[in-house]
Amino acid sequence: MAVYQATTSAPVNIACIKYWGKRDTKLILPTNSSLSVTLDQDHLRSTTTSRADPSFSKDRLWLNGKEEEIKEGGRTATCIKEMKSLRKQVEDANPNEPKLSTYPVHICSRNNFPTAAGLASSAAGFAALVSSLAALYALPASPSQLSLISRQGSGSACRSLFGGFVAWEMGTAADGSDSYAVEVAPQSHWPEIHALICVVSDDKKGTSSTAGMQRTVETSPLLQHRIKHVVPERMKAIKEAILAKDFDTFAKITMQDSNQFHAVALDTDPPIFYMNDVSRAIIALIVEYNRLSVENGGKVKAAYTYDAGPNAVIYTPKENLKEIIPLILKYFPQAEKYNDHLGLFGTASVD
Ligand code: 2P0
Repeated sequence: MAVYQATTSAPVNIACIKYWGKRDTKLILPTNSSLSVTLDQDHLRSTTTSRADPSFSKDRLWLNGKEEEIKEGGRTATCIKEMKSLRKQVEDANPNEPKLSTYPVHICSRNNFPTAAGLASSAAGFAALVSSLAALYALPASPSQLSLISRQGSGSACRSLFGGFVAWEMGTAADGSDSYAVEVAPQSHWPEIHALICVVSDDKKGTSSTAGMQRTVETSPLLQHRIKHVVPERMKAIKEAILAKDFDTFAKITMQDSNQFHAVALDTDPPIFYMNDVSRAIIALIVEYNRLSVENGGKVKAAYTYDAGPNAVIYTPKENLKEIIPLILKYFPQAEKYNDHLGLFGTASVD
């Protein structure tokens, strides 16, 4: 008897223009567009196997070896339902296709990085889930079409369906049909850019992104200013900087947007703090490193960015890593273990 099974993987992405706020919490429609870099690292991926079989009694999911309940009407259930309905269209168009859309699925997903490390595990996880079902069902869908579905698993997951530099265009339609990810430039366009990940703390974060951003939407006047008057210009400018390989502008916008995201978190009532003293000390180090370069007639050499946690991601052209890694190790001597940069984008641990 035929076995219907597929395995795919999806990488982590780290935003330069941050997604923070939903205008529709069910469909996961954002209050602003965002832009990220997908980390091209074998070490930072979710790998998912999906199998459809008529003998299964129901859809089931295992994350890192542990079974998780698929809640009715929840995000995972929504993604599976949407993928089955795309499969149904294929079957309706071709009656010879096996009726996989009617079979329950078993989905098994594993991250090869610590889930609690504050790296966007839900982004890689939902992107891998959707892409493995797309492979299982042999769907003729494009990454942007699939991103409409992974978005409903976790907003940032829509961006992990592409490599390189990726925009999530917020869209305006009430049904979410124009809120999807698009490629700005492939990784091969600007391969010099590396991401250095400094794991300041691998504690689980205090306020989840989902709850935190809704509190910001409800209480922060600064968020309203950001979504109307700041992000649209920044999206345009950073796309131009990426296409022109203008690191100076890319870095300035990335740092400004990280700062403003943490400012809107602080502007939330009650306030949300994601960075800690070590995070702020790394900012000071990068600011000083850039200041010395610019004062000597050079350019901005590195950009820090922080998500909903204390860990730093430093974007820099590869040539600067040989200066930055020793600098971090000098000022944060507890940082004894770090992975040297492997592949195109590097990781380091400062803990
Ligand atoms: C981002 N973050 O653009 C921003 C920056 C965190 C800070 O996307 O509720 O886990 O699942 O849509 O995708 C985190 O938000 O939230 C996030 P949900 P998600 O990467």
